[in-house]
Amino acid sequence: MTQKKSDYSGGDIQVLEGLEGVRKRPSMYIGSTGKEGLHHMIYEIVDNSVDEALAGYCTDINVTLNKDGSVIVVDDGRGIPVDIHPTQKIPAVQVALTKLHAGGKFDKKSYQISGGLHGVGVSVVNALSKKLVIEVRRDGKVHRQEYSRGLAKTKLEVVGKTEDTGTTVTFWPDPEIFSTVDFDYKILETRFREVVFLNTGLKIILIDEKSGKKQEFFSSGGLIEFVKWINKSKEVLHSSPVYFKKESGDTIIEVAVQYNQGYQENIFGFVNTINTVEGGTHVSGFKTALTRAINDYARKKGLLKDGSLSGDDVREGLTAIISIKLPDPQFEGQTKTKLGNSEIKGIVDSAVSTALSEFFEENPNVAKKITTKVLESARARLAARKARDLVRRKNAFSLGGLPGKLTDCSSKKKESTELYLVEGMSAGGSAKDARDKETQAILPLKGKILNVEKANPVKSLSSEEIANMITAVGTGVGEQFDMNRLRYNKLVIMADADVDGEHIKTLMLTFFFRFMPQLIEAGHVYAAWPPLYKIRKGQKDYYVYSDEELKKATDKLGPVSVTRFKGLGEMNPQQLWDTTMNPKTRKIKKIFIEDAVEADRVFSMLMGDDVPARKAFIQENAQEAQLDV
Ligand code: 0RA
Repeated sequence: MTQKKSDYSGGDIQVLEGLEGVRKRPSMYIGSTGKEGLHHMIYEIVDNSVDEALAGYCTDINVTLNKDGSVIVVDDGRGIPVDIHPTQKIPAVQVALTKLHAGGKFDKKSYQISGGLHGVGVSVVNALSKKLVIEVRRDGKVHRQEYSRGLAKTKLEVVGKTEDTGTTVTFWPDPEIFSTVDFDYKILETRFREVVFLNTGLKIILIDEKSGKKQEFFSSGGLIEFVKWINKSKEVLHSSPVYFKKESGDTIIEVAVQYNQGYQENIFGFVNTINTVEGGTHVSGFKTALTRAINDYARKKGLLKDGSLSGDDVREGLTAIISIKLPDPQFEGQTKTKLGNSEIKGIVDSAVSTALSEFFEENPNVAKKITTKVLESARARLAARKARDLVRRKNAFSLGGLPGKLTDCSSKKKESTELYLVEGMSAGGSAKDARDKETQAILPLKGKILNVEKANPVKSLSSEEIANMITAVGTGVGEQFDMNRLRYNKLVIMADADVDGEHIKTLMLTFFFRFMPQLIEAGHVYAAWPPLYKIRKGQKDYYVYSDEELKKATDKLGPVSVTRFKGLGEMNPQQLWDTTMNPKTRKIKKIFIEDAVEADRVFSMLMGDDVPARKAFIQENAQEAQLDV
């Protein structure tokens, strides 16, 4: 008897290997054992539920963060199969939970569309959980099984009857594995908002039993709503985004585009709802088509006489989302977030070309606005190139082409070197005295650096402080960015621990995010964390980094004398070395882009022109004084 395409049996779950390796090298499977990895545990499960939604069987997903640190994910999909696996002789659900890579998704006939980049599936979550309980509603029954650290503690038992179908996974992340087991509501909120934009009609409910917060995520507008959401704090060029959806064989292509008056290019690619941070063939197909369509249109209308508009010209101020769904995605790249399927480039290119040309013909007003903007960008880019050459020539006059203000380190071993970007000339002086000459370089920066969010690229690049930073870092910016020319392994932003310092830190982060995001992605950018207070008890000094810590310390130590550091400049070089610069004793924070969409929104909001949005954002985030992107 031949099997029908939609018939599923436990035998379709392929068996690859056991879970021993997962607990030995957890980072290989979920990226890290820190905060990011911890949140991936939830994504793994939810991705499986989203797969059920993509296949058309699931409409509701509930995620609850419990007071005891566990997480419950409930979906109304088909439920993980429970029949006995033909070779393993245990229920399919047990195979899925105890064997790595076991899952119908590796067998195309089981899924219309297969998702889950993390892809390793529920078994990894099981291996890394102190305890996990699975409940499957299927075939009129409720099936239940308990695990601990990947091992079954009970048999799969029938514990009740039900008319419903679906899967409930409850897990307790293992504190032996994770450095933190505290989930961050905001990170989950951002991710789930994105997931519902990409899956119109899917409802996700997030509940935090600790704080009592509850939110429902649902989008009927899909990608159109998504680009509008990203551009919310920006001045847009046309009120309704360009949108289209096309099917080509097994592949579904969906695109939404809206230009804003800013200078940044924001293209977000998704494949089966996974954010492809490193781009890939879908994004390059889109870019090629966009450049060609706009050039063709401008030429046809006599707006472009000679030469042609470059890709950078047509992408200035562009916000675009390219979401594609396909049965067999191949992921490549360092973080496996780059789509590799070569056939996709042509498919997306031709779909986007046709759709854009049609749109321009039907909407001449919008087309004119876009072309005018793009021609202006081209003119400005020419001017910027001239400014950049000027910067290069100016710098050539100082020693070795490096900025005169830079105090370089002596080591030539890049892996061990650090560049401190220091707020203010006096703190810069102390840092120079305090540093380890061999490995630490100092670049002092005069007061507030330019807000690159508001200035055009010509002005940004000709600002002295920014030009100095670019030359000291070495990589170049934009089209010329070259990671191989990076001159230091760590770039450490050091600013005062007060509101002004916080602002300066944000300005510098905005600069890195907008001009050299690759450096943040690759984990080269850090923020120093200077102490707020010094406590002296007898002859001993203690440094304290927050008001909370101060209260704890004074409660514990009794009578002490407390000095508040007003700025970095107030510390003597020895204190600065001990608290902020000595790699063995300092506090330092790596800057992450958890989510590029959210980071872009936060920077536009903090640095842009939309004052009400900024106020609302700051009020909402008042408790978290620090910018955490
Ligand atoms: C394998 C095969 C099928 C569904 C699932 C796994 C599945 C996994 C998870 C994890 C969380 N929720 C889930 N829902 C479903 C297909 C089953 C069929 O064809 O009936």
